[in-house]
Amino acid sequence: MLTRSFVSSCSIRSAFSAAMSAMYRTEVPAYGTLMDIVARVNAATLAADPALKQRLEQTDSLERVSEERHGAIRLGTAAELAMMRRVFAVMGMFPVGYYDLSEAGVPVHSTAFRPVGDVALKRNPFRVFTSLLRLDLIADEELRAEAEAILKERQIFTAGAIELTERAEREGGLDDDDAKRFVAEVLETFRWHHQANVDLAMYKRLHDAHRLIADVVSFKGPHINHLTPRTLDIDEVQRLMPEYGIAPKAVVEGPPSRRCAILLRQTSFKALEEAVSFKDAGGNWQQGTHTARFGEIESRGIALTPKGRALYDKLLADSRKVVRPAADGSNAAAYEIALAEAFAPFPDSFAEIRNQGLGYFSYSLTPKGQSAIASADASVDQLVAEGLICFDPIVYEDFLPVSAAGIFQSNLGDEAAQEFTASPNQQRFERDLGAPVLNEFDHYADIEAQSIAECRALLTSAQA
Ligand code: OOG
Ligand code: NI
Repeated sequence: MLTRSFVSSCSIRSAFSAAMSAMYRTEVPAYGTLMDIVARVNAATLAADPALKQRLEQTDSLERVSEERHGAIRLGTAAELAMMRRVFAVMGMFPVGYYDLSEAGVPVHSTAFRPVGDVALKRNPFRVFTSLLRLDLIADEELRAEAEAILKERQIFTAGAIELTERAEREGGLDDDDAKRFVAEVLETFRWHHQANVDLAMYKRLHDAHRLIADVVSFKGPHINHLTPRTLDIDEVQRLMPEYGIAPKAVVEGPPSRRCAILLRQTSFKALEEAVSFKDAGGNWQQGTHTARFGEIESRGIALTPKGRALYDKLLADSRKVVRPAADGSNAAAYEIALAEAFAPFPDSFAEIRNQGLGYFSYSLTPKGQSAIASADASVDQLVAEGLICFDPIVYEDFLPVSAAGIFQSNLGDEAAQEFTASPNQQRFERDLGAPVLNEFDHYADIEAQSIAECRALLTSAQA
């Protein structure tokens, strides 16, 4: 009987994402400004496109269109990552994908904790891009040992968060009161700390090794470093940011603007320099600053199959052979042109994307199909050709390593660009996480296969 009173993991996730949004807007006022621009641009886009508005209404997503879709944190130790996995599981968020960012000069590897499955994603798609610092990539052994010792001392979770996570695991869920407490306790882990965990001299040493190391090691917890609402017109928000007094990063990451959106486009405003106090050995506070927190926007398109993804990766690499986006924005226009030209071979109609097996689709019966009977061995293509089933793109719910690196870099400053030898280590990451990460392609393929199976069941059961 107890289980009846459990709150669903989807509603805990929704409450958590709403609480994070409220906290972050208070902590980073520029983020509130970005949210206002997004709301304005989304409203204007919907007013100009009644068909889009109707589609969103039909899928129940109109009300939440401007809400946060993701955030990001950076963790310091394997133990933190493993506990974070358990905390996110209570909210129905599971590790999907492995991203190695060492290749892009950022000493972390990452996964995205996110809801899995169509129903949970529709309820609330909030994800957290979660990175683990790789001290093994730091050359200075003495500094590495010191950083490890500092990280070992900190506890990023409150006693309440740990206790409630254990309870949820033991009892299979949380009741309403516990769920509320859980959200409040877990929020503490993501809070900003004005006071550093280290003295100014140590901060500088960490910062000189890599700004990201300073960001992870110098603080009591893994402050949320950005949140990301969805925008219906990313180019327009990018264009408007300076008018509202916030500085956008140089270029929008990901594919160019197209009729049929693919994968993920994202951009951000540059991280702000914030005052931080550092306690010296004599117990006196010294003033300094730290630059880490920013705001981002995203716009998602169709999930690509491995074949489509390989084509995307190739075309992106081709464009970067022509122009590499400079951090100061000086070649942004040239980059946009090179990107658009490089992507010309990628078909820009969903029918062609489907024909070439580049994207994942969800199938459903057409009105004609609803009153029709089909043979069990008719192929999907036949059913489409006969007008019995139709297809809609499945939205990409994951991230892109080159884009993520671009987001990291634009917020770490130019001077932070460093070379590391590419050293993906998914096994090590999964050992630290305490579980394997899910494969993103399997997930989309499953949704597609399930939709086909449902269509077939309906089309053949009509025979009975
Ligand atoms: C994460 C950057 C990656 C994205 O949207 O690709 C990311 C970070 O800066 O910690 O959030
Ligand atoms: Ni992001």
